[in-house]
Amino acid sequence: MEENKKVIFSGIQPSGNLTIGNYLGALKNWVKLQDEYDCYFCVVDLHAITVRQEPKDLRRRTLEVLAIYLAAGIDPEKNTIFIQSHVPTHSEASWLLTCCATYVGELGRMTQYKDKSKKYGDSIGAGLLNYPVLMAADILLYNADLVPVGKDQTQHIELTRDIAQRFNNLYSPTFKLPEGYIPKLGAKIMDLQEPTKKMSKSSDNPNSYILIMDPPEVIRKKINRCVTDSIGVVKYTDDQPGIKNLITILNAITGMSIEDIEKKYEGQGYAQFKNDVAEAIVNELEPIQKKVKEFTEDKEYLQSIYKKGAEKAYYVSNKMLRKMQKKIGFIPVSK
Ligand code: AQP
Repeated sequence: MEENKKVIFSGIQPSGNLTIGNYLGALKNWVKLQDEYDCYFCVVDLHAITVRQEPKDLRRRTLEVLAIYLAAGIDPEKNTIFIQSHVPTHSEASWLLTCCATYVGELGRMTQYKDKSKKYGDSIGAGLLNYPVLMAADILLYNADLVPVGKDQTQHIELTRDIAQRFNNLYSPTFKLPEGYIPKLGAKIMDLQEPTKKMSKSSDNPNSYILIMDPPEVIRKKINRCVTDSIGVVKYTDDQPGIKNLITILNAITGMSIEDIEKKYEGQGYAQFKNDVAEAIVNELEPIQKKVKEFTEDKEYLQSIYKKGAEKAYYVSNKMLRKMQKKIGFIPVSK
């Protein structure tokens, strides 16, 4: 019965074309969890506008992300799949949590904010500071038990727990405290050109990431050109971050253990290894790419899914929003 299942909430921003970091850190894991949990998977477009988005690109990417969810194997019959801006409770709950349960100091300490503020300097939008509160609202509105995300999001999950706890203490028990669910494989895929940095869809250098929609020849070229080292040994060690990253990718895609990968390429240098990593990525992504193309062409089908998803998400989240409003002291429109 759905009522007895634990709840999952997660989302991806349509802030760029999705990378294999988003795929291995989040999506691939969601597919494994969908039978066991009551899942809400959202295309978080309100998060994407924390940095400037070209309207036509945002529209295209929002639908593409939805199509990628479906193509990766998220079943619309089993899960609630929706677009965040279609469900206004998220923005409302975010404002309530901003005012009633969040401190500026803790937002300023978020690593992602610090990194992005370095990039954007003085012209950084206030949304980038506030974004983790919107993320807390996303999660808490559904009383989610688990939030499957990549490692980079653990700090935001911790903050969500702090915000929830503070609200519960100030008013009365309202929210469950959610747990992050970080995958064993692929929790942090690194930049192909600077392997000490996280792979990111908004990077300025296209050679630093592999997109889910990159054609096979581009994937092969990017893996071939990725930064490694001159040691020449396939070994999973921090001293060889480029090779370590490729081992992580191969391990996350094929499930082959790190020890077996090291053994298989012993004494062979990097050429065959890189070649096999590229082929593993191509084999994993090709069927997904084919389905994404089919889904993006069928706008009516996509609409039927996000419409149904938004109705269910609104129904569930609105109950929680009303509860929050009542506790804060707002007058309900009707009993
Ligand atoms: N490199 C990564 N390795 C593993 N997981 C990753 N995720 C992102 N990058 C990696 C996971 O993907 C999910 C969606 O992320 P997001 O779109 O909400 O934003 P993000 O974490 O900020 O991802 P990006 O790609 O770096 O986006 P931009 O460049 O727009 O900031 C999350 O579960 C995340 O952990």
